[in-house]
Amino acid sequence: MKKMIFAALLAFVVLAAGCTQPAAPGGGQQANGTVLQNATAPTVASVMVTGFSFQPGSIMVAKGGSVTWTNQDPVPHTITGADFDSGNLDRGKSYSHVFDKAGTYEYHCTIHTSMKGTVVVQ
Ligand SMILES: [Cu+2]
Repeated sequence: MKKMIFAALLAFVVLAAGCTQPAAPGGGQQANGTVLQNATAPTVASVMVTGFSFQPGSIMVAKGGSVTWTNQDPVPHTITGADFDSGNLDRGKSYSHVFDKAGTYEYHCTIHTSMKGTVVVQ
């Protein structure tokens, strides 16, 4: 009897291991953040500004929640969206913004315009 339970457990472990997500095909594009499902969005989220990029480039936060960006680069960056702007954010400095309405918010750095990010508010 014990052997059967062990076998069942083993089968479960093997099945569970088989379910780990494979690498996203096609370069891991996230369909513009539109299909992020109903996962519970956190009320607080953070983005690192590092290596002239926003990490992660797309982040989810609950309606009324805040996102905090921290600049880890040795040069200033800005966090600039349609209705929010950090101004020049020096190394080590943080900027937070509260998102009161659901939607997808694109933002960028005005100094380095190739730096772009997205906040998805649920
Ligand atoms: Cu920048």
